[in-house]
Amino acid sequence: MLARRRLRVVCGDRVRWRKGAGGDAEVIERLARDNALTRPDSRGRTETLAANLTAIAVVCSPRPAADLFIIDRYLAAAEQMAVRGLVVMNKSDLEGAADLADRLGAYRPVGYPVLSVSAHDKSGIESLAAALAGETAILVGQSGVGKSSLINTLCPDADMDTAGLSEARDEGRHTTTASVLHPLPRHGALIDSPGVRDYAPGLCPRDEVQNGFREFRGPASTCRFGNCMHLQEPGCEVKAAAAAGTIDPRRYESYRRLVRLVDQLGRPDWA
Ligand SMILES: Nc1nc2c(ncn2[C@@H]2O[C@H](COP(=O)(O)OP(=O)(O)OP(=O)(O)O)[C@@H](O)[C@H]2O)c(=O)[nH]1
Ligand SMILES: [Mg+2]
Ligand SMILES: [Zn+2]
Repeated sequence: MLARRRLRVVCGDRVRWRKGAGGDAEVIERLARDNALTRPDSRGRTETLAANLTAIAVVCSPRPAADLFIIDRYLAAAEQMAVRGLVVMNKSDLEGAADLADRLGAYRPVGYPVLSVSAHDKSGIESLAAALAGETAILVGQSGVGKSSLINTLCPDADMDTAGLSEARDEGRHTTTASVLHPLPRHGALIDSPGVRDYAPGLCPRDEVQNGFREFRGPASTCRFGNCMHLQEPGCEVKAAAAAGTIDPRRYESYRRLVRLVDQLGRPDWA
């Protein structure tokens, strides 16, 4: 229960509370947040999904088909928030899993752990539990990839609803509608979040988009211009690295696409 209606709290928030009239906990105050993960809601307003995170686990699967741009956007959010990012491929029991695992391997040299798991046959679940132990991690990703199924597997007391994909479109059914936090058996917590269809975390100012791509940092330090956006500028070492393949050209393309998105949609969320 909230003492004041205007008090906005989300999963992971630390609060001050007292015992209310009926013996319920009544939240009096929300304490300062270390960080918060936001994304635009269906009406284009900024929605805060969770706060005080230490990790963002981006979940994908062979079915529904993985969208690596969504993964890049969530990993960029992890960089901006200075929390760990990891990539989890669920449904390793399905056809097409080996191909997807191959493509996701490109995240390893960038510095992100990539784990193949199956909530159904439980393969890889031990490694995932070890990777998440002690973290306050949110599971994000497209609807239907199996975030709630993984949480039910990892957190013995969780009992989240899950649902099959819609047959017509091979997409999730948006079963989870609000973020929910579950304690992890070995210390820490996991937050389930509602899946996304094609949009992802809130945008940042144009010149900060590059901070979300950690492999740009080295080459960017030797670009001719200190304020290089790595788009058309001469003497751009990031662009050169993408052309040479030392930066994954697909990731570079994600960066350009994200800058275009900020240019098109850039609302003054951060103003
Ligand atoms: N084959 C296979 N199917 C799985 C696996 N994990 C989950 N599923 C199925 O995928 C479907 C969607 O799972 P959910 O856990 O509801 O997916 P979600 O990511 O929570 O979806 P939203 O709440 O809509 O965002 C369900 O039918 C699950 O049984 C897996 O490892 N293998
Ligand atoms: Mg769910
Ligand atoms: Zn540059």
